[in-house]
This record gives sequence, C-alpha cells and structure tokens, in this order.
Amino acid sequence: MSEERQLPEWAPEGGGEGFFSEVRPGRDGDSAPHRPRKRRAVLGVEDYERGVLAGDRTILARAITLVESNLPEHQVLAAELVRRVQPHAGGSIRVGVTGVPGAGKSTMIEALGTILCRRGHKLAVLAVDPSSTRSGGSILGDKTRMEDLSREPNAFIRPSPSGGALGGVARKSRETLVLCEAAGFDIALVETVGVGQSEVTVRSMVDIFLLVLIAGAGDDLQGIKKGVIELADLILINKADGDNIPRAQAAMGEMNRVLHYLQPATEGWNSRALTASALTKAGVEELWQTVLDFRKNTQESGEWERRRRRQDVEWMHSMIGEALRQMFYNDAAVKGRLKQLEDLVAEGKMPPAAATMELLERFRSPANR
Ligand SMILES: Nc1nc2c(ncn2[C@@H]2O[C@H](COP(=O)(O)OP(=O)(O)OP(=O)(O)O)[C@@H](O)[C@H]2O)c(=O)[nH]1
Ligand SMILES: [Mg+2]
Repeated sequence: MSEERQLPEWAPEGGGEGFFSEVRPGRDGDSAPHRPRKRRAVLGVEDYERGVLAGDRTILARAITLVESNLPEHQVLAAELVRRVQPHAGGSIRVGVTGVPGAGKSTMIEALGTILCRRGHKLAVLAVDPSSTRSGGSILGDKTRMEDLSREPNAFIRPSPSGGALGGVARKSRETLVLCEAAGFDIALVETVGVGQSEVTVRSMVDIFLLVLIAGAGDDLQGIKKGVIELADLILINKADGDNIPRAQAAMGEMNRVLHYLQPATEGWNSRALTASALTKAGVEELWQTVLDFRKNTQESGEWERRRRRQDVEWMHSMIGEALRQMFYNDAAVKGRLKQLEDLVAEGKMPPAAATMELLERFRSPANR
C-alpha cells in the first residue's frame, strides 16, 4: 500500500506524513495500472531560491507551503529563503479586495484577472482569511469559482493559509507576496472578507484597497463598518447589470457623497466609487484604469513609496511581536506556572495584572535561562 501513497506538490518537506493521499485499486473493469511515484527530492534553500527566482511554479508552490508550515525547522528555512529573495521583490501592484460575503469579490477578481493575464501580466491571487480554519469559511478554497482564471497560464491562485490567529495568517501572506514577486508576478490581488480585523491587516500589505459592495441589500452600508469605508481607495458597486443598473448607479452616487465627507484613505488621492459587473464585465476596464491612475498619482507624489516604507516598519513590529510571543509561551519557566496562574485568575483569587507581572518576571529572570 505504501507505494500507492502520494504526496501532493504543496505538502511540506519532511513533515508531510499527514498529507499523503492514498490511491486505492480501481474496481474491476476500470482499473488503470498504478505507477508508483518516486518520493520528491528534499530541496535546500539554494534550490528554493533558484527555483523561485526562475519563476518555477512548482517550486514556488512548495516554497509557499514551507512559509505556511508551522514546523520550527520549516520556519527557519522559510525565513532564510524570504531573506534571500526579498531584494528581488516589490515589483508588483498590490491590490487588496474586500467586501461583504457574496458581494462578488472572487467573481470580480476572476473577470479582471483574466483580462490582465491575457494582456501578458503575471497575476498572483492570494487570500487572507483567518476564519478558514473553521469549516466552510475558506475564501478561494472553492477554485471552481475561478475556473477561467485557474486555466490561465499567467495566473497563480493560492487559497488562504490555515494559520489560526490572524497574526500568523498575515505573516504567511506577506511572505507569500514576497515569494510571488520574486518569481516575477507583476500584479497581486489579495482577497479578504470584509468583516472583522482582516481588512485592516490586508490594508497594511497592499498599495491600493478596493471595497466591493452591492446596491440595494438592505441598508446603505450593508453591515460594513464606517472604518472599512475609510480604508478604501476605491469602492466598487458590483452587480451593476440587468434591472440592477439604476440601483447600482444610485448607490454609487450615494457613496461618492459619503466619501466626500471622509478623510481620504491615501494622501493626495480622492477615494471614489464606481459601478461594474463581474458578470457582464461592464466597468471592469474602468476599474483597472482607476487602479493605474492611482499608481501614477501616488508614485508622482511619493506617497506610494512612503506607504511601502511605513508598511515595512509595521511588518517588522508585527514580526517582533510574533517572535516575542512565541518565545514567551515556549519558555519553560512560563509554561511551568501558566496554568496555575490562569486558574487563580479564573477563580478571582489573583488580579490579572499580578499574574502577568509574575510571568514576565519568570520570563526575564536569568536564573531561568
Ligand atoms: N448578477 C451578478 N451576479 C454576480 C456578479 N458578481 C458575482 N455575482 C454572483 O454573486 C455570487 C457571489 O459571488 P462571489 O464572487 O463568490 O462573492 P464573494 O464576494 O467572493 O463571496 P465570499 O468569498 O463568499 O465572501 C455568485 O453567485 C456570483 O455568481 C455580478 O457582477 N452580477
Ligand atoms: Mg470569494
């Protein structure tokens, strides 16, 4: 049986035991001969680096799997790989796409993405979705929604990593973005759900932020918080097709009035609303033209580059935060006392601040090193 077990291309090096799939013998009459596959070669950091920089998609996919892995030895290798390819990254337009579930984000990405690929662009589509660990919440998980795009040789679609906490997902997504850019992708579209914190995270890793809404779904703002509208450089009223066109246009006018009173999301750029249909493709060209206008405008003013520098500093702080957190919770002196203090706090016998102080002292104490 073991020779019929196969590792998918995205399974991590070494630790792929849980990723094996089994090929069972076919029933009489339709059984094809099984050819046992050789186990894949283990790649070193140079192999990954060379493959990614050469734009080898299989190696890129494996490198992303490495970045997404939670195994400590993979994380060390991934960090080294990212450090090596980072100087070759940064060359894409990074577009964040958010909006309420069902607004048509994926369909719009597919419509726009297909056009861009056919023009010769190399397009990476990524997702940031901290809820994907819960069943059914995975955006882009269902690739059939992007059937056309996934057939485009210039497109690379990567579903959301299952990283648990948003901090972990964000690190993985940022590093994935670096790998894709180093592999030569010149446009990156990052989809996220417009509920919760993930849109703030995506805003912190993209150049331009697009909010997809639909007209006439109850109240004007459709459960989208005002804060999300304030992050948007561009608001797209989608599903402007058929009978829905007048309502979409009215919603666009309404949004433009709202935007007029808000602080611009990007210095020197007037955020604006447009209508489009991912179904008929009406307005999709204009949408992309607006993205290009944004780039021209902000590159000329210097805001494009300034934002990227601010984002790098933010990224550094979030990596420091994540590393410290891991060091703290993995510390033997902390581990040995954490549960007891948790119980004391839960029973109301110890104030949370006192428990925190004690743990931090244990963590810092040289006697514990
Ligand atoms: N009429 C019309 N329907 C659309 C349009 N865009 C998307 N839809 C439909 O709306 C539904 C949801 O589209 P998705 O692209 O999956 O929406 P989404 O925003 O990615 O949804 P989640 O990823 O689940 O948050 C699908 O049934 C689409 O066919 C459009 O422009 N016009
Ligand atoms: Mg979607």
